[in-house]
Amino acid sequence: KNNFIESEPVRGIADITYDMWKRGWDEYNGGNVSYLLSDYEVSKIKLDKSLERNVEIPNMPDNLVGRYILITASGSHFRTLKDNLRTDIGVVKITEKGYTIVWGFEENNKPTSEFYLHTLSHSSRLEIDPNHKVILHNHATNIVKLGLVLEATDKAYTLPLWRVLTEGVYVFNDGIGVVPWQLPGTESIGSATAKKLKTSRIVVWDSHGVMASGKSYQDCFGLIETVNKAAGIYLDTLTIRKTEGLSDQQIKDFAESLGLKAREDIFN
Ligand code: 2HA
Ligand code: ZN
Repeated sequence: KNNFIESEPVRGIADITYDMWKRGWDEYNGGNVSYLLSDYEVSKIKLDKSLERNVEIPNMPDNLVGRYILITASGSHFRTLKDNLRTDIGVVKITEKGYTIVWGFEENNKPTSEFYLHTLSHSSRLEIDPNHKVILHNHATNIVKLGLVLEATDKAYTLPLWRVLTEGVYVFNDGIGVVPWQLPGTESIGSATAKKLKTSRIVVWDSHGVMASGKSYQDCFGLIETVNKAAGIYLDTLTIRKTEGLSDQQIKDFAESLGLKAREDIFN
């Protein structure tokens, strides 16, 4: 397609935000999504200097300067985002001093309150994975519930979920990173998340929600879907189960049979 608004990244963000809302993972204004555009994808945007807006914020990562990011607007509602693309999403170009809005965010909107989460996380994943593209945050219900049951550590979250769903270790063999509760929307929670994303592609904010990183929207959705499903099985059987599920050895053997390694520090 020749028009940016009809291009894949925009169709994709419209679809994924609605799918997440339907799952109940993005109540009201909950959640935010961003996508690192390629040069080809940027070439579809009709750039108009007279509509650009510059915003100064400190500490933009060096490896993002000059890159363009498609990102959801602060206060956007995922139930209706797909019908309000020009106001509820936009494209920013990262600069040394902050960012320039180059498309969208009409009616004076601006990027999500979790802007640091997105910029710092993209920066961190790009260092590890050249195919990295998407950061997605939502309030997946079963994952939020875990905050009332588990200690806020990578090990406490990962091992029980590997035990209750065989394919768990296939989908998240690098484990779940857990960030203990912090104020949302801050540079601090963004950098704590970016650090965890160096070892795990999925990071939980205790009692708040979850972040996934990946090469596509579907990659991130699938990761969250799997962790959320395992969390549901774990929680629904808390009072009735007679076993913990798979043993350490069964988890390791299955990972190995797939040519993967179950993250070693998760085991006791
Ligand atoms: O976008 O989910 O963490 C609203 C939020 C903040
Ligand atoms: Zn949130």
